[in-house]
Amino acid sequence: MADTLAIALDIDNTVGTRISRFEWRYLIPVMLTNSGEALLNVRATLSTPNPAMTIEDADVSFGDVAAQSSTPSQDTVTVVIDRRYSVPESDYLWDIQFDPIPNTAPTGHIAAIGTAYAGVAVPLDASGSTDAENDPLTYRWSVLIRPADSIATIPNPTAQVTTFTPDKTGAYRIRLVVNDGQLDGVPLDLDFNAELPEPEAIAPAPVASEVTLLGADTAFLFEGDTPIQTGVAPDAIDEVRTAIIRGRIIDAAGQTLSGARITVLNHPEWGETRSRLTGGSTSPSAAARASLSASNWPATSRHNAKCRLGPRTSPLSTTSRSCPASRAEPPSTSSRPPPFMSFRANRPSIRRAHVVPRC
Ligand SMILES: [Ca+2]
Ligand SMILES: [Ca+2]
Repeated sequence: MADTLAIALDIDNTVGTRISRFEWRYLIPVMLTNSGEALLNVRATLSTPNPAMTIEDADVSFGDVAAQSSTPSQDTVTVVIDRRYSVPESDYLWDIQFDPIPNTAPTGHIAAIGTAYAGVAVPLDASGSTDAENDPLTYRWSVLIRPADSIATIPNPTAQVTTFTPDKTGAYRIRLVVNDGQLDGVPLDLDFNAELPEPEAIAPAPVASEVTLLGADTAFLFEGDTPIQTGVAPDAIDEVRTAIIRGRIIDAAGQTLSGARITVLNHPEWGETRSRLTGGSTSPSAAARASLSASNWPATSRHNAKCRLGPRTSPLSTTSRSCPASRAEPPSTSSRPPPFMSFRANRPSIRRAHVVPRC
């Protein structure tokens, strides 16, 4: 710091008084040049090795000093000089002191995220974090809350920008603590609920010029770390007899229902799936008869829920349930809603409804 500070005598504003035949008393203001950062409560004390100068008032103050500035002293030093001898300015030695600038803790910031999906990376961006002193910041990310069966971790927990991929659906809490080298900021929490992903979000990219079976192409729906269809028994789904049912779960008011449990009737080996935020569901099966279990729906909508099953995404190739071409649904377009088949469970006692998609 000392190399950024210099004090010069303000000769023009110095007042001198002759006090004896050879001695003069001088009240000398000085100018402080600061080529560094801002400083608080700067003061200086004068000393000298020259016996021709007697220091009567060695102290001078500057108050707070701005960065890159020249600041006049608020008072003077008082010296008595025997003018028979030379006293060059280099014989004025200054001890400069100032108070340390108090440090304030940094303020962490986490950029907002959109809807989180299991198996899809969530961006963790702390680049909006700030520090009043512009101290360089370090970052600590940690997972505070996760589903009981989750083992997902943050691959780079000290990066300013990183990602976290929830491995299970459910509630998560990610904590960020920023540090400026001295102090931690107030911890920030990012709470989100990882939903079942839309199949499009986790589907493997097709390989050009490679011909594959539908079953192999859609196995990601029930395999891997974040299957959309869970509990599928090994070898329960024959890849050459695979069909995909897509649908949307809505209540009587037309609002989508998420979390509705969907199974295939009398086929526990095909596991289950849940409707997503959009109410959509996707389930591969080897037959086209499905059932809806309403046990997870809100009581108010349980008996009035409406199931809409969309068109199959492929023919039931080798099954006996292949539909005649003349009855096939036309492809959906963006301007026309998909030709969903609708049914309504009106009987209050109905808990399970059998649905046979219309071809
Ligand atoms: Ca003084
Ligand atoms: Ca700071």
